[in-house]
Amino acid sequence: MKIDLVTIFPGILEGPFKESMIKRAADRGLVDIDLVDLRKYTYDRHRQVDDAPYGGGYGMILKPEPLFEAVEDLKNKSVCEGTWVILLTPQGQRFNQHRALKLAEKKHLILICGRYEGVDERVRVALVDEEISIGDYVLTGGELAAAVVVDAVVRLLPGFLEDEASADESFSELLLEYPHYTRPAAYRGMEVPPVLLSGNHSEIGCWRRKQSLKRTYERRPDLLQQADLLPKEKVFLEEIKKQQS
Ligand code: 6GU
Repeated sequence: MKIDLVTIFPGILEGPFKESMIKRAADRGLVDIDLVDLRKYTYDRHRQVDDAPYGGGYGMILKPEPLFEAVEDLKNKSVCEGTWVILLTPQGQRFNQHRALKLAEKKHLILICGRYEGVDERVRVALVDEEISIGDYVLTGGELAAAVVVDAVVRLLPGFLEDEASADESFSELLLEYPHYTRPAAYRGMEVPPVLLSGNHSEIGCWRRKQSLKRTYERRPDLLQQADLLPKEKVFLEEIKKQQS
């Protein structure tokens, strides 16, 4: 996958992709991430990327010309068909795991980081395929949101996770995780649940699935609506509900 991030502050995005798992994915050739400085696509002496809003008012608006030129240039340079252009903005559709899975199917993503008070409307209308927000709060710009989206998408690319981990996840990613423990078996009077020390993998699997369901019911019952549950899991959920009422 090719990912281009278009921003006027490339420095903000330099850190996140140079460490850990995302760096390893790039080193292994699963993804090629480029930071594109929007000012490269300005031709005036002041390298102006923004301007005051028509009609007056507070703040500056990202101008259309540099954004159109940047995206067109990146599309022309791309070796693959089907580039998908995303604008990061608080006005976008809320990002979630389902959207991450959809984006992981694309071959080339261009992420435009919104800034200041906004982006010229013609960019939304004629350049962008999808607008994404990462949640209901306001950031100073789209850069941190773009880093979140890239991280969530790259870890879904084929070959990123160990095979076993990804099989487990596709099944349960929409539920919260079960509790994890590592050594020591007893710490400050708190003991690891005995089933995890039993070596009985089918019982451990069953315990974990139940813990996942219980946690999801207690903390994020909204997630259970979309979950694909087996009949016996539905029965178990009903038991939890009864116990807690
Ligand atoms: Cl994508 N941009 C900004 N500026 N704020 C946000 C956001 C994006 N998502 C949530 N808040």
